[in-house]
Amino acid sequence: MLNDADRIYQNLYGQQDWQLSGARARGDWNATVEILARGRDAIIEEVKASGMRGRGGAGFPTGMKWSFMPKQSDGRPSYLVVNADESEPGTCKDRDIIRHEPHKLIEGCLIAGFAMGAHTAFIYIRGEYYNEAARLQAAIEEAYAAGLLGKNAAGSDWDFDLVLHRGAGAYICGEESALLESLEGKKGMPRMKPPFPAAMGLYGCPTTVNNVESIAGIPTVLRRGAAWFAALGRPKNTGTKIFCISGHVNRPCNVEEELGIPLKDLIEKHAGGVRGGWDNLQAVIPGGASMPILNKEMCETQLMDFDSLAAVRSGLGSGAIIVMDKSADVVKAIWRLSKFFKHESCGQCTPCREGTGWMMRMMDRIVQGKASMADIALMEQVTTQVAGHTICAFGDAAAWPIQGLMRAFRPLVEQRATDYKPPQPLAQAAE
Ligand code: L3W
Ligand code: SF4
Repeated sequence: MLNDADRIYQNLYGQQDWQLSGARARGDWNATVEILARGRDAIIEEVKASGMRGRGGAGFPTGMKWSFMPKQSDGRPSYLVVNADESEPGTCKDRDIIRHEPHKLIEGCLIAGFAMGAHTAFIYIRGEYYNEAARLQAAIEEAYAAGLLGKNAAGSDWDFDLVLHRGAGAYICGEESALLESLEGKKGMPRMKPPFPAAMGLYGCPTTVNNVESIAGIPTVLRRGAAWFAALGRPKNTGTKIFCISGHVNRPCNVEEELGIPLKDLIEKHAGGVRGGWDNLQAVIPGGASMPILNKEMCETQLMDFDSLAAVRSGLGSGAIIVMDKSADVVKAIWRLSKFFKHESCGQCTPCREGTGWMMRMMDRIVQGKASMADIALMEQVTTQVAGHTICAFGDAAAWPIQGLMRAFRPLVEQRATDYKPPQPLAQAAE
């Protein structure tokens, strides 16, 4: 298990003061000006050397992403945008960083913004995080009042403004280009990529979009050094990560652990074990709603990092672990996700707009026991027509849970689809 001293988040559970005084006592804003004095290139090289991969879902190398930003301005301003639109079902880590460690995020914005030549950063926070937005705004105002933001931020000679923007409740605005559209005041619909945001992002200017957890971890990485971070976790999957463990466990929690920790350890040692014991485990969704479900056998030895989960055709995603014991109806759970994805599709590309409806309706028939084997085959074919054929990763995210269900629970789906006996109404059962 991770040593307390190696935790980036010393106040994840909010037992200490979240305000500037408490944050400073934990080491935040300590010698920020010295970090900035290392210069843009040195900061980016250090982040690259740490091996940090984005904590929002895709796991793209953070330092490499920053290096895509132009070194010299062509007259356009550069922007940093922080994705705090945390909407992936099961995910609630950015929420707790904002609640209890907001200054880590604010200091991270200054350092990251400086490293990519941005004088302005926007934090786009999901609309439902009303209280969190109020807290973050209060922390931003504290930072301005202390001279840590604004002109000559933190005494660095770098002017830096930080603007908090509230979303309006659309899951797709967590996709980076839809987020940028929304921030510009338009409908949150993803853009074609390329061009990637580093070439043409917010208002057509060079932009980097990073997740809250990626940016909030940066000051600690730079203070403690790339080698410290790289020594945690596994090769190419370095550092720590906040896992969100929910569902049929005795003690649902958020916990920061090393990447590569066994899934079983996370559940047993941190979440109090599966309800009814490990043998009562049926399935786990390991990385948020879009990541393919694992059956118990797959969970026995599974390591929790990007590459280990990709190797079993699932993914770490946002690090949200949803545990289901034997009382759960896994087929119905995936049907419910198909309904979610149908609802949240922005509708601009045909395979996703039509395919999510098809997938949901076919899952509906399976759940009701009104499907044939041919229907199951057709549904699987539809998932392949959606995944990889859409403007943004949402199409994949909608297809993967169904594909994962078929890989991990095919006999159950086939039995359920054709031979389901719905619970009888009470009156009939009594006859
Ligand atoms: C420049 C290139 N930049 C890639 C950048 C790109 C983006 C990042 C990752 O999907 C995943 C998805 C969900 N030049 C570049 C480049 N970039 N190639 O790198 O890009 P990409 O396309 O791999 O992924 P994405 O579209 O950002 C996100 C999964 O995350 N997910 C997410 C949900 C989590 C939340 C949440 O609540 N926190 O929304 C869940 O599992 O399925 O696979 O910045 O520009 N050649
Ligand atoms: Fe919109 Fe879906 Fe197409 Fe993404 S894949 S752009 S969410 S319709």
